[in-house]
Amino acid sequence: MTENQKVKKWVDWAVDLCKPNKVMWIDGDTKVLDELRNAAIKSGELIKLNQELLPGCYLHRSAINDVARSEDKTFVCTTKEEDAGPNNNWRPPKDMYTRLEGLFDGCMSGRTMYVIPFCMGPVGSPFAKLGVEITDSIYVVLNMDIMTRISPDVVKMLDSANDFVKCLHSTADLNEDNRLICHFPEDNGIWSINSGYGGNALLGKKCFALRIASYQAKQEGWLAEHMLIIGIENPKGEVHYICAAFPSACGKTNLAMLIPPEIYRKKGYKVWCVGDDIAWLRIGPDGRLWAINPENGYFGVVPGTNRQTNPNALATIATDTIYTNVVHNLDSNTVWWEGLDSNPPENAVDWRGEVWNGKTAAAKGAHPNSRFTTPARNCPCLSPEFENPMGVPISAIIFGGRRAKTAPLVYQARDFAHGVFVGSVLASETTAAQTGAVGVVRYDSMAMKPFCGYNMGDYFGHWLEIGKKLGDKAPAVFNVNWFRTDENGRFMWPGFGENMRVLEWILARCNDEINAIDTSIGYMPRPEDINTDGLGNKMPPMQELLRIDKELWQTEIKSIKEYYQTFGDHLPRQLWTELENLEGRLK
Ligand code: GTP
Ligand code: SPV
Ligand code: MN
Repeated sequence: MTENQKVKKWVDWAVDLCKPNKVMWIDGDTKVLDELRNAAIKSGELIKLNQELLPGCYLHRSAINDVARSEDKTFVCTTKEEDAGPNNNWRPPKDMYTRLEGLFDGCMSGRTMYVIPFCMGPVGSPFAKLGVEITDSIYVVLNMDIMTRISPDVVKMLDSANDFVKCLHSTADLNEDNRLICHFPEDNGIWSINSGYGGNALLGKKCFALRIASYQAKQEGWLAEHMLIIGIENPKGEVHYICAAFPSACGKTNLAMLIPPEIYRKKGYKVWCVGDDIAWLRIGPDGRLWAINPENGYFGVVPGTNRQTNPNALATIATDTIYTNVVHNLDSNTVWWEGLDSNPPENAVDWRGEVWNGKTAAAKGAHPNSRFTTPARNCPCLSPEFENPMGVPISAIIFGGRRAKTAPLVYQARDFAHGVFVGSVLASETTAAQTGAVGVVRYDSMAMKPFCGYNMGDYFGHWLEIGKKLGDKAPAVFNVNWFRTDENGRFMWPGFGENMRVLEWILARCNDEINAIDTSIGYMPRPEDINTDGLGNKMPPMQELLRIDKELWQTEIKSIKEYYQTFGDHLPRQLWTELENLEGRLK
């Protein structure tokens, strides 16, 4: 319980509306969480896995219609439609509140309401923010306990807090037709109903730390971004920090836990993970950009995770992890997924809960968007700066996506404003992380298309403003593409740990250690500037990876124009100028 009258009043109001049988406050007490876990095992919501092989690990299967973020059911409800922008679904707050009140009325009858005070960011950090999530799902409670900071200290902070984000969630009856994830940035509120899926239900994550926080950040002069944060330690022992924004399921967690190839490890290179999904960035007292990770765990894509691609993730998820929608191996009571190894279990249950034999089954056993939820402290390369209340100073910002053709392996923006342009025209193929078609190229500016809580035209303006304030202390901006394919549709770049080779060039550019070619799209390495030592039979076609196809770029310019027009007057003039400049250089 809290002493905060505002919180109490809001909880009382929610009790009246949702009509639960019982109200339970969650402050991280392990005995209470154990009881909830046991109740979930009893009801079948969780399966306790082999505790010798996977200590503290559990399996959850979601409803079959509830396996990814539902962007079509996600709304930003501002008084004025243009404040939400063309990037968001919009309804007037009044209408949406009325509809939601109808749906929430009595939705928890016969159930327990859990009230979870949580903190985004290191407890005690001036950049941390508080939220309270009300939910009727034990799965959500257990996941929030991993993903955010929940403790008696957080409850104490809340006691005297003026501000907190009100997060109201119910799985209700999981009816897709009535599924809604609604944001009220003007009221600091989030209402989510009829989904138990991560990004729809763990409201501290995308709903608060990106949609609501981006709105707050615009007002308060900072940035809330869909970015990983890593520190790269060089042989001299210096650590340089970078942020990278890639759309959902485009490689953030993998880059965040990167283990450098042997030739780099031998020289003394190391990569430290500060965050894998979200960064809150502010201008520090020294005038540079500083980042914290507001989260306390990882909600990561499972398929494709293995000893070669991401050994750190595999080590991280060996204990204290909730697996969602993977294969259940009944012989060993462990888990399996596509891309783990070439030895699928024969006596198993798939993500849908059906009998599954990996040797004969035609369908995949794990859902393509199956996930792990695991605490940051488990990560072998967790940065010593993870809990630093001031965060880490950022030397470079990287944008990237899945582009089969147009985007080269890497290029550098000419300056920060050009970098904002590069981020704004980021396009990527859609993935299984959101419902709907997979593999369709769409603009996903700064990897924030589904997460920017206000008009994206204004958001670009805000980025330009931050750039002006940073002046010559602004980080260098880059674009990468690990996903360029050859004529057979195969990825040309080996990716994963080998991405270190591109990071090395990026850092060399930041430290003024290497010249680049001034091309029409930005500064680029010569093929020989990317270190390919030790790649052996994985040697990629560097020339092809770094080729600029002018025809494709000219087509790209046409579609950027159409995209930019959707923002009308909200699109900063400066970005039109950047586009005209690019067009000129391509001629
Ligand atoms: P979200 O959690 O949805 O935000 O995803 P993410 O951006 O953290 O992506 P993640 O690192 O989980 O990777 C998503 C998928 O892309 C996984 O199946 C990875 O195996 C694959 N992937 C990641 N990095 C690379 C890479 O460098 N090359 C290739 N080919 N695939 C990659
Ligand atoms: C993403 O889709 O970008 C994720 C997973 O990180 S979710 O929390 O569902 O948004
Ligand atoms: Mn993400």
